[in-house]
Amino acid sequence: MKKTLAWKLFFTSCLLLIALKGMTSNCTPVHAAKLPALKVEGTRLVNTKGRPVQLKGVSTHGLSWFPGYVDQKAFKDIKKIWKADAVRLALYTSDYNGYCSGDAANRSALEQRIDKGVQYATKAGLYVIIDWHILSDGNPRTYEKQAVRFFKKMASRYKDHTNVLYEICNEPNGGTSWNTIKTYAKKVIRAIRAQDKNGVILIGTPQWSQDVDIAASSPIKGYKNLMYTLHFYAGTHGAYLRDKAKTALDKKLPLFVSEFGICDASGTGSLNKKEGAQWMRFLKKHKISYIGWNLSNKQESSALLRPSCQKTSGWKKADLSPWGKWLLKRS
Ligand code: IDC
Repeated sequence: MKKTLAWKLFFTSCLLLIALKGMTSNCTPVHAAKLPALKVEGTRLVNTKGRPVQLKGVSTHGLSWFPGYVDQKAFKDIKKIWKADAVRLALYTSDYNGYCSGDAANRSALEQRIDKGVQYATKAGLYVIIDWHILSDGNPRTYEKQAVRFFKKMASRYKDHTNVLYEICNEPNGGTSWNTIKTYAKKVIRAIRAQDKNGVILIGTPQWSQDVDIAASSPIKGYKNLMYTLHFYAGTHGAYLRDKAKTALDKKLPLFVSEFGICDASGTGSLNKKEGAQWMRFLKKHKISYIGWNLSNKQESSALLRPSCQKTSGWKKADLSPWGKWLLKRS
């Protein structure tokens, strides 16, 4: 009799404990990210145990050009199809209804799209890069004030999201010097770090994020978890750019390929699969993370989907472009 009572008591307390656990987990913020935080050690991205992590992922096209792909199912599918563990949200600043060239309503719509993107990525178990996509506005200082304000907002919103990375200037160009980029970067980094002490920050380098060797000769000091971006398009960029990357790595600069393709740098033209394979070997050897451009069905060889594919999720192999299929084999 006594034994039964003890069992009953034990059973009820177990039930109580389970119920309590459920209640507390319901109380945790909806925004809490489940992915482990990343940090930078030496030239590498590592997990909390210090093991190297090579993120592989895809980038959206401009958020205002192709909003339809910012979708929960799409983000789950990129994980399934391309084995992606990261997605990059490309927020154009100037081109095509950009965040800075458009009006206030456009800005707020884009911010909401980013918020959806971060939530979908989090739910899908993906790291997510918030990319300040400067392009025709070549010098990041053109919209420096806006960038500082924007990243301050993003960092305060996502500081508890261990899966968010900040990319502060896609591709400085038009002769913008590393010194100018540094001046800009220090201001934006300061704004981010005032909110988010540890989130990984990706910094663009001169010449469409190719001159990593120049950045390596004078990296930004005083902050942890900074990486520098290297962009390549295998149809245009080959061994000479890998040499620049090697120089940068030898000087201990942490690199992140936040955008690449295997067509030419215009985003069109034929695919150079041979050079693409060389690049992949290089990235694997050095455990450099990479993000393929771009998740859309635009009529261009850098689009991952065929132009005929109207679906924004639920893709089959036949919906992928030759580039989309190539990336699938590499992942
Ligand atoms: C291209 C897009 C294309 C768009 C063009 C201008 O693929 O549809 O018309 O931008 O906005 C980059 C840029 C990236 C480019 C891509 C291909 O970061 O925005 O996208 N590219 O040209 N750097 C090197 C190549």
